[in-house]
Amino acid sequence: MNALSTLAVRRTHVKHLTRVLSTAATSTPCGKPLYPPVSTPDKSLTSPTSPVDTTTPRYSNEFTERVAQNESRTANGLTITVRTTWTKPEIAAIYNQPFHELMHQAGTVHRMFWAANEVQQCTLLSIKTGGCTEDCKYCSQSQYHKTFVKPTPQMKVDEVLEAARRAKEAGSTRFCMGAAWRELGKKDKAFNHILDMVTGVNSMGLEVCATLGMINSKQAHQLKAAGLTAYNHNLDTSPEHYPKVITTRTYEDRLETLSNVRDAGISVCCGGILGLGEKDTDRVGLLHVLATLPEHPESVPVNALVSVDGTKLGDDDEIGGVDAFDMARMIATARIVMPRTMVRLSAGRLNFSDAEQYMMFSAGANSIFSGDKLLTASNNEVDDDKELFKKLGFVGKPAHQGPMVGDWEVDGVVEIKRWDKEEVKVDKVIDGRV
Ligand code: SAM
Ligand code: DTB
Ligand code: SF4
Repeated sequence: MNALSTLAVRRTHVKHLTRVLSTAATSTPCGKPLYPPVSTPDKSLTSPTSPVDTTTPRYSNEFTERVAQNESRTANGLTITVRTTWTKPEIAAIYNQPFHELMHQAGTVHRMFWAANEVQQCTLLSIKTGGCTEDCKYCSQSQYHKTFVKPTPQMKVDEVLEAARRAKEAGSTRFCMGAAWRELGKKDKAFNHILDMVTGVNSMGLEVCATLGMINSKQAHQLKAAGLTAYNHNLDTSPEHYPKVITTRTYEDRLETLSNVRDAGISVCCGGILGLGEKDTDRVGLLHVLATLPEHPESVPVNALVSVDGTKLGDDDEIGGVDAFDMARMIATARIVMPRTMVRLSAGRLNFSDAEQYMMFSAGANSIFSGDKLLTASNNEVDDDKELFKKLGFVGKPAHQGPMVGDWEVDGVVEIKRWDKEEVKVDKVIDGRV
């Protein structure tokens, strides 16, 4: 059944749904507690100091430990299956729903898999800035653009480790090092220093991420051995729109690096940018590529274009801005089709009010970049983010903690029941209300 026919099914179950919502049980028909308990308000809504939930079993963030496919969970009458078989029309049907319905579904899925009061803070550091040989139309660091960025040589290992220490002190649990390179290539000396940085940051107990352009299989294995948690390599947009944004490397090049990363056992961090002049179909197209990779990325950053003077896109008056609803719609759809993924509200946050950011967290974003600088662009002040977390009752997410393990998985049993007690076979579970 595809998502469109699922929607039709949903409509025929409105009466049934009312019953589900009003009598929502806190236990399964066999007496086991449902997780999360659907009728208990999340503590984070009432307490700004709500502690991190340490009682619920979690997957580690090692992607090898959480790649099981076809896991289904149900809450509030909504069943979602983790799968990589999504079709584009299915994703489009989710994306194009009325906004309030999409948000409700995404918020429900979010709470099935994640502690809704936890938002990870991740700090970025540009360890080698500017002078990049790629022509990405949005980027301040491309040598094709005359921007405020002054190319600078690679940072020293000690400087980087000091920055990681400060990031940890400020509450970040993930540290991401970026280099303005097309590919790592034969930069052996620079790479050896980067391996030392990775080992040093890892030894601080932080998740370590790097984004160094294209890498081959050997380099990926070396990074893994040094202690790298994740590699960020964005597809940015749909395969169709991509050539309008970048011409110096192909979509396939990017997919190959992602495959090298995954095969080395490193978590994949891969997302995109809204505001590149793309259409809604391109946003759906990007999500379709991500959700049908051999495994869902562990992490999907959703960036809003930071428009930089001197870049092709920054100087293009035809390109429309991205609003908070665009961001929330993208985040919500990502949350639904990749429930176990960290969805990161990434660049461009400065342009959104606290209330708009809250809408994005409600859509299922559970990470932000923390620190007053991204790679080259400004970001929100740490103190402002602290205030925001306090206002919303959020706490920082600890390092190396994956999604919550549902109680059915603790027992190794996937149990799906219809609320009218009629059993549903796993292969008949649909992604919507049954
Ligand atoms: N050079 C490497 C690469 O491209 O993979 C790593 C660094 S690059 C700056 C990392 C990502 O940042 C890009 O893939 C892009 O998605 C994002 N990015 C760069 N400039 C941006 C901008 N002005 N606005 C939003 N996102 C941006
Ligand atoms: C990602 O998706 N966003 C980050 C991170 N991955 C490396 C980078 C954002 C860069 C924003 C523009 C700048 O600072 O130059
Ligand atoms: Fe270079 Fe990365 Fe910027 Fe593209 S996004 S120009 S590859 S630094």
